[in-house]
Amino acid sequence: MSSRWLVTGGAGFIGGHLTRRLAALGDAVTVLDIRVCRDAPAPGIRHVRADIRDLAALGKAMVGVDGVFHLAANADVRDCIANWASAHSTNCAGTMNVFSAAQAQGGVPVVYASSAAVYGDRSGEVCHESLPERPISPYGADKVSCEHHARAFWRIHGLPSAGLRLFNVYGNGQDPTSPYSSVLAQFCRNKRLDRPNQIFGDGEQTRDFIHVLDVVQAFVAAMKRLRNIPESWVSNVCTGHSVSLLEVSRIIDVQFGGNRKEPRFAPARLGDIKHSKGCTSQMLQLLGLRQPITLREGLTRSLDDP
Ligand code: UD2
Repeated sequence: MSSRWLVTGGAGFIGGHLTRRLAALGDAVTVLDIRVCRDAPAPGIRHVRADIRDLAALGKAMVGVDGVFHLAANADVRDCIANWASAHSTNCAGTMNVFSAAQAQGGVPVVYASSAAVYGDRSGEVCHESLPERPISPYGADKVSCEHHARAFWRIHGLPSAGLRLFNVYGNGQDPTSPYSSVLAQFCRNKRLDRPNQIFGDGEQTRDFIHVLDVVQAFVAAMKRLRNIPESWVSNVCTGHSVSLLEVSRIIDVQFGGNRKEPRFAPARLGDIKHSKGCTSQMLQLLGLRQPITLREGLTRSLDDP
């Protein structure tokens, strides 16, 4: 029997991939987003244009659903610094609204996007879920807070939830011109347009790049698990490998050929993490996922996208 889901942030990059996957599985999806959806209308997908800070709209969109995928957020770290209070109200209070509305619906399970940002700067350390959180940005601090509230909702109301600590997500369909878009989307675009990459800082910073198809699989698997075993937990969604930006730039040059352009350097961004690498053991165990797509394979898929 098909299921009914609410996807907050379903008009975005990751939420859009997830929505299309759920609809392809034959399920009915309501997307709640403040943005207009760029996708053409598709069977099984309904759009509600609303803000997650609007509890009444959330409650209405959630009627009759079997579960909620919560991805709506202000994920632009710099914008969260510039507009601290407003970002906090979206990222933290908005998430509390999602939990409250899910609770009011009889405690439907919530799988929500957390972030590697909860770990902060962990040079030389592989980030395992057991490490204490040490966020260095308001965005990371809000994600830590969401995780704590999720646990409290579970303890007090028995609301099942899973927080997925997403590392650096990339893949087809990421708008390279958006302030949210990843360094990989920008570097791939530069390659296509034969333009030099801009590197903020020395380029030695490292990231654990995870393909969006693996992320979608993690969301679906987390929901399946929550419906079988209601509890509250968090898990990394990462590859367990990290690469520096200089290395990424080289990989793109070698893999796709063409003119090699020397990168341009600019000062490091505010709130930027130097090194980030996740441990995959909990993800493999809890979500039963296969080994993630490698960066080289994932890049081929990304660059093919117009
Ligand atoms: C990622 C997430 C962000 C948040 C954060 C948590 C993305 C797009 N953003 O931010 O939502 O979860 O992790 O820590 O996944 N850079 C360049 N040149 C460019 C673009 C970026 O040098 O043209 C640098 C940037 O300064 C950073 C690194 O590349 O050091 C990665 O940047 P990003 O924007 O892809 O992702 P990040 O890690 O800042």
